[in-house]
Amino acid sequence: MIIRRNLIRGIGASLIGLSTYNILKPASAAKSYKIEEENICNSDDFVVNHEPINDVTETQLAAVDDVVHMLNVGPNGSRFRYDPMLSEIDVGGKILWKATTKGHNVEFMVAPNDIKYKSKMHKSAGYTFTTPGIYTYKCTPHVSAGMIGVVVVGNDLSNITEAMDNVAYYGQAKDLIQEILERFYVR
Ligand SMILES: [Cu+2]
Repeated sequence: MIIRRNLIRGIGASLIGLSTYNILKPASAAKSYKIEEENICNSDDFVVNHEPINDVTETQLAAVDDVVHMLNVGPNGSRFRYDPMLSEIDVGGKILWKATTKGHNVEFMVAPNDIKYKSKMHKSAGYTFTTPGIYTYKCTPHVSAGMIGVVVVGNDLSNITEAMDNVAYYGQAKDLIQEILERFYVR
């Protein structure tokens, strides 16, 4: 059973009229946020593999613009999280997803120009963002548990309507993506 999180402001009921919201531009690029979570995801039905991975060097970590850890247990005790869940980078910036533990990958859901990307399971992965816009991504096996992340590239929010809702979102993923985008970019 999944315990659904309470949205601070419930946007899930209706996305109609989103285009009339005032969109907040990101304050600056090359920074990242952590989303504070109050509730803990009860996902005992998922297999947790605690085997540690060390497949990137300190030099590789230092060469990227943001490092996102792929975690079995997130900062607030939730199962299966990226940390941080939101990254803001410049066009041309690179993110490295670090396979801190086995069992995870990165797969884009919404991206500008419908760009596709899917990394290998159990491996760290890097991606250079050359097209501005909002990207949402998931861990392929853990999307329903809310293992999702958002990247905003080049302060470009032009595809926020698509990024707020997508057929690939379900379970905790949908709530978390909408909460992240709404909290930081919509008012
Ligand atoms: Cu995962």
